[in-house]
Amino acid sequence: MSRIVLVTGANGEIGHSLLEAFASSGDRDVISVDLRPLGDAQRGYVKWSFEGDISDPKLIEQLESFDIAEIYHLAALLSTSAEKNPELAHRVNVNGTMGLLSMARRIGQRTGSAVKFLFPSTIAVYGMPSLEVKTSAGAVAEDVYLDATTMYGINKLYCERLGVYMSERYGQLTDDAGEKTVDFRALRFPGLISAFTVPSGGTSDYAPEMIHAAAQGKPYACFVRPDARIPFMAMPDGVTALLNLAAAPRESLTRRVYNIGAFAPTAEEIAMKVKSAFPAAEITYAPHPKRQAIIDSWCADVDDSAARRDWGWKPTFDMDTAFDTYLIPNIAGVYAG
Ligand code: AKB
Repeated sequence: MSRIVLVTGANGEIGHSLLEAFASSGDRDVISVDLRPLGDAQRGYVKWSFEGDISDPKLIEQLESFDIAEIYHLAALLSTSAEKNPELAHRVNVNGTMGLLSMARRIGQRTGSAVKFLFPSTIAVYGMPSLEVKTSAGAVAEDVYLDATTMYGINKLYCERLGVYMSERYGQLTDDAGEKTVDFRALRFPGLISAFTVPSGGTSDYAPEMIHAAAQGKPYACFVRPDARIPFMAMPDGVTALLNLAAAPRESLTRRVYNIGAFAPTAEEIAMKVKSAFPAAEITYAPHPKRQAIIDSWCADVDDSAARRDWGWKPTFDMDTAFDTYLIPNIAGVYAG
């Protein structure tokens, strides 16, 4: 019998790629949840689809009747959207996650098997105190500089901790303590770049926006300085990382939250790469002070040695191969049609 998996935020960038990956492996029955209905292509990939707000208890009640084995909780307001509406972000990002974790726990109690809870966290959990410290720190490990400055980063950091609590310490002074009903596993994603979709609401969006604008022959004014540096990753590697972390044997995992990295260019290095693929690209810089401050607060790079050691994480794409073999060949096709 196929495993039942739940994907929230199924209509987002990661969601579309994940649904496609599940469809090609064919070993899972997928339940999707999103605010908006799935497109025709994605509808074919799922067995059940729900439209609604993940923080709505009535939706949770409906989902709870399924014997779900794995949850990929992708629904969230990203960093820029969350700064524009912090209360909504807190409700969706935090209450939505808590509702799903509690649901996972009840399903685990009912079925007698721990529900795997895959959670995309983010480099926004870091808060580098200054540009000097950011530069000198370089690639940072999981447990340092956790001084998130954005609503989104704070929400994600708290939810990482909620997930660990629900998995390891739930009700530590009650009889429930020590139950194994939730198996929470989180990845801290860098900025993701897809050849097929353009993100919205994030602060790392300047990289994909720059590439997609050039592919369409449109000028692009980058909203951060040329020297702004954060880690990025090609979308297929992000999806592979989620699937590989989900598949890793529990005993090999020494942590519940892992950094994953691939390449960490400055905005100017990205622009140079874009210009070598699209020589007519017009890229200028118009730093937005608040979005720049968010990028300055995120780390320059991540130390992902724990993920490499524990579950064999290794990105397929570095910066050159991401552009030369994934982004540029595919993006040209997206806009040619
Ligand atoms: C964002 O920019 O908010 C996200 C992220 C880095 O988590 N892409």
